[in-house]
Amino acid sequence: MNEEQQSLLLNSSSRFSPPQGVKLSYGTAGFRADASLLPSTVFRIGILAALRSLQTRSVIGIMITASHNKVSDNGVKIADPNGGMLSQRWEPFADALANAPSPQNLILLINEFVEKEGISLDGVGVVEVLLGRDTRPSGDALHEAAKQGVTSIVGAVATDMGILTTPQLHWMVRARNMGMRASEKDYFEQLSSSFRCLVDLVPTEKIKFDGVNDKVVVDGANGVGGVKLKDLGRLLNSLAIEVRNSSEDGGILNDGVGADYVQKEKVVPHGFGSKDAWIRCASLDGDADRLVYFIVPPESSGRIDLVDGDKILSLFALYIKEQLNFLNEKEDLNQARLGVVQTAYANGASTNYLKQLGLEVNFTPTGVKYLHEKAAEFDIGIYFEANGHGTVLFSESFIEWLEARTNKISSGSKDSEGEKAALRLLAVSKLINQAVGDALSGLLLVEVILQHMGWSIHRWNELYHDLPSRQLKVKVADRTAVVTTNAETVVVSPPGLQEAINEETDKYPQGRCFVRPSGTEDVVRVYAEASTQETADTLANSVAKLVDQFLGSN
Ligand code: 16G
Ligand code: MG
Repeated sequence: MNEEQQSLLLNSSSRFSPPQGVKLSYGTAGFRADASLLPSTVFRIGILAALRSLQTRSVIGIMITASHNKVSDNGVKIADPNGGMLSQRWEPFADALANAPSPQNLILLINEFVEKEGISLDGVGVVEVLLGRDTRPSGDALHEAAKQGVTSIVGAVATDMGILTTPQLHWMVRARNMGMRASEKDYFEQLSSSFRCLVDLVPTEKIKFDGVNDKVVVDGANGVGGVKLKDLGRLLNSLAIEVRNSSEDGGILNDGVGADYVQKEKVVPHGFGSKDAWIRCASLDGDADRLVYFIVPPESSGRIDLVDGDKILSLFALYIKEQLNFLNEKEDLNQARLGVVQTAYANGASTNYLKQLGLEVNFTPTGVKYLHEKAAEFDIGIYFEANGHGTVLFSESFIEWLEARTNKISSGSKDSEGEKAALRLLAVSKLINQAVGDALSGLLLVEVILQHMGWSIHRWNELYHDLPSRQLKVKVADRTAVVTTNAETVVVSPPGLQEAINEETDKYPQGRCFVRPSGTEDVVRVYAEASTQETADTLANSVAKLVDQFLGSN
């Protein structure tokens, strides 16, 4: 690097010292920690984003959020040129940068890395990094740190996109790199117009309004999603959305609210109660990339019936499969490959249901990046984690095919079911976020599919019955001692642990159990499923004991 570049970096990085005695890791989905520990990390991620932008000659995104973590935490993650997660090849560099002890050390690392990656730091041309942040109070200061990082690479500029949901930022990065309009207004317009298009294609005999089913009530986790959903809702006249726990209500972010709380605790979030019995309710997480639905049974004393990511996936799969059947029925025009992707956390009943539909079910390790990558192998790939992260991906060639098919229609009639199916699938590809799972677009797709089917949330929830399950965490001396394979379903190390788990699991009808090291917390997680809640609990507890025996506690 030349002298100008070097002194720029030395100067700016001397203003952001890394915290002492803390080791930070990019983890499953970016850095997360108490916000006070993060300025230097976010600054350095600014540098990394600028380098990635130089290498790819594309727009890159930085999102400042800690999703469902408590309000005093924050975090940072990168959106790659296609709007997806940062290339996994760059993650070790992110770790090394974040933990470099001094500005000199940082420069050494950058020099080494740009040489290895063939990135030229000659300052020729301008590259751009888009910055987004959620509603956390620490967001402004961290935004400033990111900006300083980006602009300490000659030729890189940072554009403030303001307060956004994570999926909005990813959507914008993708749109910009595809030469499309990419403002927040464009995002809302694309979602609302494709939603309206799908509503117009709902079979007329299915349209019914019965008072209870017209409205969806959404828990916004006291985060950014609630406010954005209100903005989006104003553009939709065929759907009534009531938002509670929006960040304007004064409640605390993710405190007794939000998709993570609802899914893990299976209890009503703040602001919901017996008055909501039988109503269709949904919950977003703090940065609105997760969505779950729930039902409050009457006299439930706080418990809910959870309609989780697996059920959202099943609903999407059913609808899309129906459209593909319409397409193929008469004309045999297209043999699109439809695939679904789940993780080991998917309830066994959902997997059975999907297989009974005749679908190809694939498994990957936990974490959006793995599911997304697998789903991208299909013409239509639907992926969801049980916790509500997921989306539907369409291949470029299938979208082109649909466009050609629907162009033919616009010049002629659009009466046949095959033609309507092509229009619907094209609208779905525009509605559902192609960059990353997005609670807002997911919610609109669920809503229009329920209208299409003429279903209440109860009818949807009855697609199959979840097997009882239990999740536990075990504190161990070193969680990295647990090494797994087969999409985290089999432990290969420490030796003997898997055999012991198998022996235990075999004792329970419909028993299934796996353990894996968490990617976000210093624990080993245990998941167990069995035919009754009692046996699922017993299985989870016995396996937690095995983990403790094999790995020992601190
Ligand atoms: C992160 C992942 C999520 C995964 C969770 C697992 C993204 C955007 N988020 O939140 O997909 O389910 O980690 O956490 O990839 P765990 O490793 O602690 O169980
Ligand atoms: Mg999130």
